[in-house]
Amino acid sequence: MGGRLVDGKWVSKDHWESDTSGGFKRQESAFRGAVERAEAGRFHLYVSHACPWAHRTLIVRTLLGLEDAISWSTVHPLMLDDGWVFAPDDADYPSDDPIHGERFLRDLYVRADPTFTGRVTVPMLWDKQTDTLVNNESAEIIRMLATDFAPLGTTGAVLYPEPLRARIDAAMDRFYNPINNGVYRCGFARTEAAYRAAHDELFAALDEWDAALQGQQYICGDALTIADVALFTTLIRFDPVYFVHFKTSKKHIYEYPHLWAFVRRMYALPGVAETVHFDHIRTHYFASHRQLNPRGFVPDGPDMGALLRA
Ligand SMILES: N[C@@H](CCC(=O)N[C@@H](CS)C(=O)NCC(=O)O)C(=O)O
Repeated sequence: MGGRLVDGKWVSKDHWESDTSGGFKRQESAFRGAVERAEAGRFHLYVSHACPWAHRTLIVRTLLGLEDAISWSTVHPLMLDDGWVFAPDDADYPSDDPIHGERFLRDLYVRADPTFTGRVTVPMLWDKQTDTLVNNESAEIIRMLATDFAPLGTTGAVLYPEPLRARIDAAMDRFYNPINNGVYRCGFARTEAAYRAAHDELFAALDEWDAALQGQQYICGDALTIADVALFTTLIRFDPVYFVHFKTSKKHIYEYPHLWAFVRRMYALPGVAETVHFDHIRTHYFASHRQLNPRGFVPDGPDMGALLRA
């Protein structure tokens, strides 16, 4: 479900683009600006707690101790005909736009570009001073947080250290298509062949990273970096949602000893568990993608709390 803006006007439609062989095609993020100057109190993150890309930005904010420097707000987990919405009066998921009081996330895209054409996605890094959308690509936002914004943080964490940058970038590039985007390629494939290809690539990559994590704590060795965050937000959604909803069902992540140890290690980092909202995650996917789950009910799944604490 959802829709997109065309010349600043909302077109509501099930609109998952595919290529000629039925494979899922993700659009490029449109806003790719940089911050002129990272200042405390000036920037805001619009996220969905459901979304793995947006979740990356909240975790990096937490690990850097940027809580006082950067504000954030979440949309409502259901993404139906109006795309992402704010629902201040919703009993289960109260959510609002604290800057403009808009009802729809798309209203903010139109504020930033009145003739915008494209999908309306989270995360968004918003500049309250110039009142515009700076960047809506998580891979760039987390790099900005870990470089431009890091000096404003309270923890002193170095998540994108210069000597490791090439390695971090290479790792993130390597797992993006088979894993982060790969779960969507399984779920949104329109042909069985496209699904099978995505599924095989996904599990080959999971096997590979499980082996890589055998002798090391993190993706790039013993240092925690943004690459770990980028992988974690997909893995934490895998067993409760993707396994069933996107049919990524060859294996659970908890069946991979080293990947599962990695997920638990990340989850145990100070502040990270508080950024994980399984209620938003499960409600969003199962109840929003009616093309995959027409009745919209949320199936039962593994008890993630018990698994993570075990
Ligand atoms: N490449 C983007 C992807 C962002 C993205 O696709 N977010 C999803 C939520 S998980 C979204 O907002 N989708 C709405 C839509 O496509 O209409 C990033 O990493 O930030």
